[in-house]
Order: sequence, then C-alpha cells, then structure tokens
Amino acid sequence: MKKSVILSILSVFLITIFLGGCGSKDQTTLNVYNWGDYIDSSVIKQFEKETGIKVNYDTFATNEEMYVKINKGNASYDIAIPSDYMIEKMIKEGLVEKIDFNNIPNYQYIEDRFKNLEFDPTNEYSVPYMWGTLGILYNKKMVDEPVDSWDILWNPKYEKQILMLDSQRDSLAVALKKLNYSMNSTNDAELEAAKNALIEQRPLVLAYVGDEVKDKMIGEEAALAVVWGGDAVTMHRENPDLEYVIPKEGTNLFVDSIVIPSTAKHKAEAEKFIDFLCRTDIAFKNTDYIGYSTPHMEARKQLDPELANSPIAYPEPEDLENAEIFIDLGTYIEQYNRVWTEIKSH
Ligand code: SPD
Repeated sequence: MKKSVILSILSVFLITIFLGGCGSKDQTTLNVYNWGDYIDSSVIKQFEKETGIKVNYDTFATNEEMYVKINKGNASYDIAIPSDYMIEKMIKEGLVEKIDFNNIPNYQYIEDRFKNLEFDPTNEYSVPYMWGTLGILYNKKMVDEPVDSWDILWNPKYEKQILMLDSQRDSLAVALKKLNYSMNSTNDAELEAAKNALIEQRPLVLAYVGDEVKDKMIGEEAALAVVWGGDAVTMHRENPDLEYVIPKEGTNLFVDSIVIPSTAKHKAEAEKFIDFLCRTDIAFKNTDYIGYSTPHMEARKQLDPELANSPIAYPEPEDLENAEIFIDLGTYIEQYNRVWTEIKSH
C-alpha cells in the first residue's frame, strides 16, 4: 500500500476517534432515579443547560420498588433518592458508593441536625434532600370532629372515605402507632396485632394509593388520607379545606437523601448533580415547587414566610416528641413483607 493511502486511512481513523471522543463527552447521560412528583423539572433542564450533561430521569413509588430495581443490578443509576432506612440497608449491602464531599462544597448549607443520623452515622454515603412527617390529611367539610389520633382511620362513620398509603412501612407504622407500639417493632405479637388492625380496617378503606392521593383529596373523593407532610402542603394550596395533623400517638420522621448507587457509571457527574441540587438558588427553587421540607438552611430562609413557617412542613419540636425514624429491620423485614401481602390480599 502506498504511503499516502496509509496516511489518509490513519487520519480518517484518528479523526473518527477524536470526534467520537468529543461526542461521547458531550453526550454523557446521568441516570437519575427519584420518587414521583419530587423535583421541579426546570431544575433538571437548568442542570443540562449549565453542564452539557443530559439527564435521564426515572421515578419510583416506594423505597421497596427502588431497592428491587437497584439490587437486581440491571439498571445502572448514577443517582438515587431513597429514604433513611433504605439507605441504611443499601450501605450494609454495599449497594451505594462513598461520596467525595470535597466535590460537594454546597453541602455546607445542610443543617447539622440532618447530618450523622443513624442510617449513615459517619455521613459518607448520603446528602439530605427533603424531610417530613407522616400524618392525616382531612377535609374539614367532611369531618366534623377533632382529628388528633390515628384511631379516626378506624371509625366506621368514614366507611369508603379513607385513603391509605400503598407503602408497607408507612401503613404498618400507622397501625403500630395506633396500638402504641414502635413503628420499628420486631415483636411478633405486636406485628400480628398491627396486621389484624389493618385487616379489620380494610372495609373502610376506599383505596391504597400513591401520588394519586393528591387528585383524589383535592377533588374531594375521600374525607381522610394518610399522607406525607410535603404532599399535604401541595394539597392544602389547591384546596384550603384540607387540613394536616400529626397524630398524638406519634409519627414517622423521614429524611430522603441522595446516594450514588455502586453500579453508577458517572460518579463525577453524579457529584456535580448533587452539588447543583445543594446550590442555594436551586434548593430554593426546588423546595418552593415541591412543598416538602428542606434541610438547606439558606434555601429555607428564601421561602415565602407562609411556607417557611408552615407547621405542616416545619413542625414544632413538641409535635415531633413521639416521632421515630424508620430503621432497617434486617432479616425481620421478611415478617413485614409477609403480613403486608396478607393485608393486601384481603
Ligand atoms: N411524591 C412522593 C414523595 C416522596 C416522599 N418520601 C417519603 C418517604 C417516606 N418514608
């Protein structure tokens, strides 16, 4: 072969590699896995515009659904946003990566009370995203008695007017707290009592729901619903007859935090995304949109005072006196899975 032909083949080859390399750099896609209705989509667009990184965004409805998908390993997400107890389980099982906090300078804005919690005691794996409580949302035109206890969800007067959360830890927590047990109980008799309570309640329940609770409660299809506080903020904005209460027996205090699954292929970009979400203007915009409680002290200061001081989103310490954070129950979760299947099959 002539030298000039070899040179042209070589140059075509090098140009292809060069352009290919540039192309793939420009087209890095970050795979993000989050709860439904849990981000302002303009935040994603702004990240893509500022960084040139494309975001592929998927959603889940429960921690358990997220875990199954990540644990199977056939979906490689770069970012996931589970809750406390699930993060604890994922850390134990090696399903999440340590985060390099040198790459997250905006982490300085996260309130200290959300750092070093039991699920990530050395704070190496997670960055708090949003927090909140579990409570009862009721329509004050349809409920004419004081709502202060989980017991009201067992009142036959509200037959087929009650919505429960289609989430096993949350619904079992409601029954366990009603019975004055811990929502992290690993006592067979207590769990059995909670199961029986939920089975007894089934005829009163209109449906077990996820994010559909918002349309149903705003549209006044039900009188009472078990909801997360941040969703109560959104629903109250749309229908001021909807009130939120943290029952006196106690509630779940949850912290949803950002993690990098160990199967992530774009760790540097994932850390860029985490830092971006912790940037004050972005954390403010996101919190203002979704209504959940932010652990970001500067973002909270910028919120409309009505939201920043809302007792729904930012309850007083006395409302949280009986609150518990879910913990990972280890192998005892199999008992929870079993009773949940029994409850749902009734
Ligand atoms: N729209 C769903 C928002 C998710 C809130 N996370 C609640 C976690 C409770 N353990």
